[in-house]
Amino acid sequence: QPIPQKSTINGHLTSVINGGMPEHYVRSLSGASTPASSSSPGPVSAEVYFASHVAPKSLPDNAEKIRSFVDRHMHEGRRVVLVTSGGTTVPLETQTVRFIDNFSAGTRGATSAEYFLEEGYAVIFMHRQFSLQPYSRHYSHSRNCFLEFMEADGDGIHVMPAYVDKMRVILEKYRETQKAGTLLTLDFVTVNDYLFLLREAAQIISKMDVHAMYYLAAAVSDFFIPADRMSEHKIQSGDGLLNLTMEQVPKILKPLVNDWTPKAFIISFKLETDEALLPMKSLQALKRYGHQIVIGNILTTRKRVVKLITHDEESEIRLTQEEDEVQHIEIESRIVPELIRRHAEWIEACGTRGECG
Ligand code: 9Z3
Repeated sequence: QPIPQKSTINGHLTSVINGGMPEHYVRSLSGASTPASSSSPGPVSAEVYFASHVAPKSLPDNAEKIRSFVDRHMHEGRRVVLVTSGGTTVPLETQTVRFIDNFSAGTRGATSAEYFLEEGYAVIFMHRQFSLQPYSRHYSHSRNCFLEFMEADGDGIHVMPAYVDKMRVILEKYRETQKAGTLLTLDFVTVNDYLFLLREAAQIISKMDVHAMYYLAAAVSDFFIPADRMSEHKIQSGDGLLNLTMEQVPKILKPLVNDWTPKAFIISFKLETDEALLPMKSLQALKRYGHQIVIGNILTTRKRVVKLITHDEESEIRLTQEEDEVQHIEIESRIVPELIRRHAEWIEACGTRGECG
C-alpha cells in the first residue's frame, strides 16, 4: 500500500516518501535526475519571467547611477565595459534561510575589471555581494587577509616592509581609479536580482551613443524556483526528505543580443567541467545567441587556459607553467588586451554594419 504524499509546498517542493512526481522534473539534492515525462517544457521566455517576478528594490537607484555614469564617461570619450562577476543564488524560501549557490569567487571578473581600468575603460562592475572586487581582491581572500600584511609597534600600525612595494602599486591604481571615477560597482545576490539588473543596464546603455562591451563572467544559475511556487517560510525538516522541482532560468543572452542592446560587443563565458563538452557547448552558445565571442574555460584549469571562440576562428590563451607558478602572471592580463583590440576593430567597422552615428 503506497504511503500517501505527505507534503506539498506550493505544489513545488514535495516529500518523496510516496515517490510523488512533480510536473516535469524531479531532481534530488544528491544530483540524480529523473525525467518525469518525455517532454521537458524548456525555459520560460524572458518576457514571461520578467512579467511574473518582482524587480529588486534597488533597481531604480541603480538605473540612475548607470545612466549618469555612462553619460559622463561617454562625454569624456571613454569606452565602457559592463563586467559581471561572481555567482548568483537561488533561494529556496521567500524569507530565505537556504539557497543554492553557483561556484565563482569573482576572481575572473575582479581581475579583468582592473585590466580594463588600466586601459582607460569606464567599468560597470556588476558583482555578487561580498565576492572579490578590483584592488581589494589582493587583500581580502582568507589566504591573504590584509591583517597578514600589517605589523604594530610603538608608532602605530604599518604595512610590513616586505609587502610595501607591491601594495604601493595597487594602492596607487586604486586611488587613480577613485579620482577618475571610472569604476561603478553594483551588487546582486539572487539570480532574480541579476536578471533585472542586467536587463535594466543593457536597456539604458543601448539608448546612449556608446558601443559598449559586455563581459559576462558571472556564474549564473541555470535552474530556479519561480516566485509563486516558493515556500514563504523556512522549509521544515520534520516533513521528511526534500525534493526540489526547479525550472530553467530563461536564456537571457538571446534578448540581450537581439532586443536590449543589439549594437553591443558581447562576450560570454562558458564553464564546463568535462573537456570533451567545452568546444561543442561554446560553439553552440555562439551560434544560438549570435553574439561576438564565447570564452570557454574548464573549472580546474580556468586560471591557465581559456579558448576564445568567434564566428570566424578559435584561439587559445594559455600560460606556461613558468608564467603561472613562478612569474604569477594573471591570464586576464592577456585576455583583456585581446578583447580591447577586437572591440576597437568592432567599433571601427560599425559603418559596415550601418550602426555608426
Ligand atoms: C565563467 O566561466 C568564469 O570564468 C568563472 C570564473 C565563473 C569560471 P572565478 O570567479 O571563476 O574566477 O572563481 N563564468 C561563466 C559561467 C556561466 O555561468 N556561464 C554560463 C554557462 O556556462 C553562460 S552565461 O552556461
